[in-house]
Amino acid sequence: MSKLIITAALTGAEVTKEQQPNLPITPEEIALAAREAYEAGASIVHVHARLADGTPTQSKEVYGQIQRLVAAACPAIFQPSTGGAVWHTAQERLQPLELNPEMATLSTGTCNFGTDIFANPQEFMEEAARIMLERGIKPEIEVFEAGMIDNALRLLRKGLLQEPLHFNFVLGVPGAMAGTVRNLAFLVDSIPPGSTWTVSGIGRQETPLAVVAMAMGGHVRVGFEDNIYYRRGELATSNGQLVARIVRIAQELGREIATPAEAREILGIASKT
Ligand code: KMH
Ligand code: ZN
Repeated sequence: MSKLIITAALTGAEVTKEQQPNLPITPEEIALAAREAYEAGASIVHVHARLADGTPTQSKEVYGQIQRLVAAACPAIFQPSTGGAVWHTAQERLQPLELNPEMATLSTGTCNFGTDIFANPQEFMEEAARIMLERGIKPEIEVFEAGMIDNALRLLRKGLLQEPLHFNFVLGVPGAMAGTVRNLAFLVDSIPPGSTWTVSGIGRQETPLAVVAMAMGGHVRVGFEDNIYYRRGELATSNGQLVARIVRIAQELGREIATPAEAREILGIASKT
């Protein structure tokens, strides 16, 4: 099995400071959280930008500031979101791609998202994929529903994605695919041979699905975007704490932890540094 890539999803667009007082909001806080997550074993940081009052923003300027501070704080791969918050416009969501990050997310379909709708019409997917292709940005294909794999394969056939594909199965969002082992196994079975994949179990599904993914040879995402608790009724103290738990379990399972350089190799990313 390959070494384990751990992604830390540091902030997200939905969690608030009221829910999780240790949520990193400012660029400085996000960079510090990135460093803690890297030191704990993360090789990728998935980032959503916020304004000072906590409002999610897709501002190129704010992402640029975070990108610079994260690069100064640690060598983790910087992966901004093109998902943003459900109410961001398509053009807002595409802004972080102007920074030429090594990776970025690409959601390949529309789904319910709690009481909202996370809209990813064909036109948006194609535009996002085209920009990433032109700029040499490795897409992480975010899959909330099974049909999103079929949409990604359609983009591949159109020449807008290149193999090997890399998927993140986000399981347990209310309104989308549930966080079950059966769903994970089905999704893993549905992607092209040679693809890489990671899992983001939402809420209490985070650790069980991570363990299953590690045993299956997949990769793992944890962090406050997906889960704010360390265990039932106990808030996590940091993103790094959630990463550290995965590292301990991985050691017991015999999965070595990938460095950012090793993660680039596994994912087929040519280093931009
Ligand atoms: N905040 C969600 C609506 C991504 O980062 O690309 C979308 C999301 C996916 O978080
Ligand atoms: Zn995200």
